[in-house]
Amino acid sequence: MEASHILIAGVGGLGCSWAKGAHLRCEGNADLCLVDADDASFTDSGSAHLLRLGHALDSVGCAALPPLAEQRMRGYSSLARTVLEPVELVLLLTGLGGGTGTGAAHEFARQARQSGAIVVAVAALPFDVQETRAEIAQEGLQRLEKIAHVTVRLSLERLARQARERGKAWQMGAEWVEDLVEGLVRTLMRMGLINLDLMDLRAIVEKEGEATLLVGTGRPDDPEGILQSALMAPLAELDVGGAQGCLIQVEGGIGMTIGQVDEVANMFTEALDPNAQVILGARVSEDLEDTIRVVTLLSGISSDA
Ligand SMILES: Nc1nc2c(ncn2[C@@H]2O[C@H](COP(=O)(O)OP(=O)(O)OP(=O)(O)O)[C@@H](O)[C@H]2O)c(=O)[nH]1
Ligand SMILES: [Mg+2]
Repeated sequence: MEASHILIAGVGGLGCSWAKGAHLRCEGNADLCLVDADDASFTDSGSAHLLRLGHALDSVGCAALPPLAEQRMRGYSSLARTVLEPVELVLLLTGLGGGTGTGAAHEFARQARQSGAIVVAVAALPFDVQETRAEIAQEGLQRLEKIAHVTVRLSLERLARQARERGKAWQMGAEWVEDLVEGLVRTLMRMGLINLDLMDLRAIVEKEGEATLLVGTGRPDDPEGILQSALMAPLAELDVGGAQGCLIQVEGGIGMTIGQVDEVANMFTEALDPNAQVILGARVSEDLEDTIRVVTLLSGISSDA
């Protein structure tokens, strides 16, 4: 897979900030596209494609008006088509509840699908106390979920709580998003012991039902700990037991053995439906010393589980 085939896209303020961070971790392996009405999101954007959803006079954003953002995103369809033309996988990062992300993310996803890409979206949901935002976010979420192949629902509430526990500002939740994106990108660049490719990804994302992603890290001799770290994800409620499909990538340092890969993979697939389709990939990375990182995409999860 070539770098231009994976696009990391940020839509709205939070989405752009996460996308820039995630892209720094996989430069050379993915392109970056930033979509916002607020010019502040375009600082330090390097060679990113920029889609500016505003005019000079209202550079402050779409002021909590999702329909306006959606309409402007539609107006960009021919430009977006050029950006999306070579792209096979879009990793779309956004925060719902404001104007731009809520209005433009699903429209961006629609354009990406129309051009043939797989769309994996990570959508942050507002804090519980922000009632109006939460309502707006739900609407945006429903529309996004209908279009994206996979929509990972991230709870800002949980992200903030976990960050606090570690004594960090809530924005540090970006780390989790970055791990996830980097893990997925590395999974798909053909460099593994057992290679996963786009066909594998398609097979899993096209299953009926809900889907989500998990990422865990830990010591090679502690598969249980790796699973626990994955289950600590700041996701909105979702029970992954009974999933029908699972793509799992195990990445470790030079000393990683097939036995360790097996052990970790078993730990992650135990809770799945006994007939689930499991696709396993593994790779050795020199920069992972005494650490294993697991990226799992689970699909075919029944929403009433
Ligand atoms: N508490 C808090 N929440 C934030 C902050 N930034 C973003 N969020 C949350 O993330 C969601 C999306 O925010 P943004 O990405 O800034 O919104 P946007 O898509 O740029 O939308 P507009 O600026 O309204 O056009 C909001 O609903 C908030 O819940 C922040 O600094 N503090
Ligand atoms: Mg904004």
